[in-house]
Amino acid sequence: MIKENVLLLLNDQIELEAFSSFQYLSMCAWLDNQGFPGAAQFMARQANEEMTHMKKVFDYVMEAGGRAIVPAIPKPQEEFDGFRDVFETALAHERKVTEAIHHIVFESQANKDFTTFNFMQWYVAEQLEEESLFGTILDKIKLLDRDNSTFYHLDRELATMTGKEPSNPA
Ligand code: OFO
Repeated sequence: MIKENVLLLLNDQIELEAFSSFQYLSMCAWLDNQGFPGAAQFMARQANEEMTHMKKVFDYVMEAGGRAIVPAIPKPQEEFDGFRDVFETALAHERKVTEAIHHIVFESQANKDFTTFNFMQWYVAEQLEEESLFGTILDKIKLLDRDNSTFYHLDRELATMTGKEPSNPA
């Protein structure tokens, strides 16, 4: 059975993962509108991934005997100062999510809720992967000129870029 304070944090995490999805969808819309369809596709995939993260916590709470709460989602940021700002905002957001996840891990251990502690290990690994992905993209952006036209090639690369290892061909 999930401890009450851990349950509150897990429900907060449901909201944060859903908000992440909305934030990336908002970035998708901005990028598409600014003429970066590849980066928009990338953000749309991130948005879908975040929804699966939300659902995974939701399902876990129900399976572990808790009450999962469907949250109201705050409005995500809609305007950005440029291509680079989008990815800096995304990386800063992922760092915030990592902190929230580490807090749940800490509290679940402190409360001897080892089932939740074990469940959260997947998120710890996932956050490392996502911070690394956005960090890699930002490194590439920093190498580029500030002139938006030089983002054309990166935009094309982002159309197929993911944080996952390619699966082995059958
Ligand atoms: Fe859900 O992994 Fe990012 O936020």
